[in-house]
Amino acid sequence: MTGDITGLAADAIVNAANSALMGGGGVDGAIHRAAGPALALACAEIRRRQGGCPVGSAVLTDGGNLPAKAVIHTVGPVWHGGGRNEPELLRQAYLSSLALACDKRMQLVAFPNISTGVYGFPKELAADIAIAAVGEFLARHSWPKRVIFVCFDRENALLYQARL
Ligand code: AR6
Repeated sequence: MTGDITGLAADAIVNAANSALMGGGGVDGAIHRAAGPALALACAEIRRRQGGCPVGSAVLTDGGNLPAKAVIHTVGPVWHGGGRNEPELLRQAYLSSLALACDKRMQLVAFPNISTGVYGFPKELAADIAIAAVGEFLARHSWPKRVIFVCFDRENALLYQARL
């Protein structure tokens, strides 16, 4: 679907965060604004406990004031031209997020187009990786039951429309 992920009443929405979990622009900024200060506090607690969130991994917090019950914060790779394992790291960001959702037996999880904004990952390749990773995971696990790709910009919306 297209639109703003912060309005979705899912079991979890996924945040395209940074490793420091410090909030930022793009979808991360939008999620923190909509969730309220409790989200930054929860991220600070994770930082204190484990020092942040490495690229390709994911952590879970409550949803604060969001309609979503929880936020899965994952960190996609910065695109450096493709020679730094970026495709596999992006795949891992999707799989790590889904593993948390599976662990919590979530029904519905929504993803933004991770890494395709500030981090500069080519959108076409990112769409292929995202769809393949989610398909692979859902084929092998019982949860989540449903995954939504939320496309915010027109280019991603057209790419996902053509593929799904
Ligand atoms: N709902 C859904 N998708 C959105 C929204 C929204 N409200 N706003 C933007 N997008 P980006 P990244 C889309 O830059 O590339 C942050 O500063 C946007 O169109 O948010 O992974 C973090 O703190 C794009 O397709 O994330 C990190 O430092 C997608 O979200 C860094 O940016 C991802 O764009 C992460 O960069």
